[in-house]
Amino acid sequence: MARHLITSALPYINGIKHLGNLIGSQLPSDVYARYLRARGHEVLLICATDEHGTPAELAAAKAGQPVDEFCTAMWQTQKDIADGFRLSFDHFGRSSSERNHALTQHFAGKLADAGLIEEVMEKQVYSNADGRYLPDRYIEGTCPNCGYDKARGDQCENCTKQLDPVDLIEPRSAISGSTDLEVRETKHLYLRQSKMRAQLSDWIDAQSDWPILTTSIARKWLNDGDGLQDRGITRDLDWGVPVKRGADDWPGMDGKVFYVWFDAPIEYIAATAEWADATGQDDTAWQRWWREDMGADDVHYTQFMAKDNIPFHTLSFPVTLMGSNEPWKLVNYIKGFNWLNYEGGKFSTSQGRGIFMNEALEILPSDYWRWWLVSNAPEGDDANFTWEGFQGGVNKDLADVLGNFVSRVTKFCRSKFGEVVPQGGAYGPAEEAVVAEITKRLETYQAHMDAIELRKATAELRAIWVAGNEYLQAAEPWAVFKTDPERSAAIVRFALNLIALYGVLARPFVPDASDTILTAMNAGEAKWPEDVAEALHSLPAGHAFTVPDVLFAKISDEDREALAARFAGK
Ligand code: B3M
Ligand code: ZN
Repeated sequence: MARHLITSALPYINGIKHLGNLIGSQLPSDVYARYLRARGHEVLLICATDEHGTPAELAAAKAGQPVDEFCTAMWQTQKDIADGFRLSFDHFGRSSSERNHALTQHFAGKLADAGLIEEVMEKQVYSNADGRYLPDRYIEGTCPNCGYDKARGDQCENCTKQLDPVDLIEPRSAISGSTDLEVRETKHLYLRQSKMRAQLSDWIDAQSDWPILTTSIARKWLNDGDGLQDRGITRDLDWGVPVKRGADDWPGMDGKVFYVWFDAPIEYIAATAEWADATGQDDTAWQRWWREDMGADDVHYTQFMAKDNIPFHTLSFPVTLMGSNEPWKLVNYIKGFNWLNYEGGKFSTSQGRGIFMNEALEILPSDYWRWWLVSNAPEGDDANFTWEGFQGGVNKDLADVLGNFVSRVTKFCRSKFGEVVPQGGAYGPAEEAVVAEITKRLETYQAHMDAIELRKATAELRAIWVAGNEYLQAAEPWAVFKTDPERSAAIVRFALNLIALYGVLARPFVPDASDTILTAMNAGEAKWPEDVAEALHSLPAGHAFTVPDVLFAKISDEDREALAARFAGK
């Protein structure tokens, strides 16, 4: 039993996310949380919407809504979709919460006390045509690092370099496209990250078990010096956390807010406080997850995110936490993901290319998507969604292997023995061989899950399902029944127990199908197996069950073609 704090990167509030976003953080965080809960650990899984900054303002303007109303509505939309995908967040918070305002201002105060915040006259891009400053995403241009011509003022999407708007080559306004821009001076706060360089470097060096993807990105920015340039943490925007030093006003900073990337990671903590509030607990309830002086020293903290978020989580956020000189919990493990592409190209919101989370749920139940996405997660490298691959994964893994096994066994039993587990004789060598194989595979499956190697875990789980199918094919209870009904009954008893075991083992990935299986098998509080042989005796002779409805429908070629055409883009 350990205590596991798990956070998913916070989806931006600016719109409904696509499947690439889903597999980049939220879904894998849920799979891991479900697994750890099933193993008996105490788990707190936290997510929230990331509501501040220029993306929120731009999206609200496009929707013709005041930004706060837009965010409230979009939070509900994203929450409903997360529920639809069975994402088992203990709390789905909002970075615009009171809790986050207070904590963000608290951290700014502590960082200022530690001498890590500097007031500087900053060069800001001002648009004459738009009559306003153009922070972050309000400005676009060519990346000085890689030459990508659609880099945004805050970060280049192509090479992940963090940018300042004034760095862009041939800049233009994202609002009007105007190039009539000038640079003006205005006061801003800078976080003196460079002063923390040695401490950060030591901390990252100590993370010997982190994936290469994570440490290589962190070291790249650390060693370039680039990622640790002091960074502006305030903006000339209306929407956001007002700049304050703790509870006090910050002279000269009226009308400015903190930069979205300053307050967003703090929302991991704030959302935990929101969770305590929502569940009627006091501050100690969230502090025991986050404060080393309140018991968080025995928490294991894992973060999930796409690779473009890694610099902020390995450098900027740790600076906030360490620099406060307070005993905040630092992350133990960062699981980063590469990109999921759509039919060989990028998912594109603007071109309507790819599949958005709400659309996916309209087409098929969440389990289908969950299984395909996790079993093809962009872990080692970028991955590619194709309708053919999706059809193949669903039809072969879910319908032919898991679904077919459940259906064949339960229906055969009903027709010959009724809807009760039959008695039959003892298990013999064939069953022992399956127990031995599954015991070994289960160890491997667990090892992959413990290491958060999710693709490998799905492959092993699938092999566990295949073992049942191969057993059934070889044991042939339908043929044996004619000459030896006793033996046939024993085979069926074993196979029904396998179904219940599959229901438990599949739950992190396909929770709805698992519930259907376990309900049909009348398996009650089916626990994670400590011993496979014992687990395969858990449904005794005489135990009643029902034949479940078809677990997974196959995707036909016609359906696949129609879907591919529908989502091909404008
Ligand atoms: N909202 C970026 C993203 O959605 C950002 C993550 C914040 S995590 C604190 O990819
Ligand atoms: Zn670039």
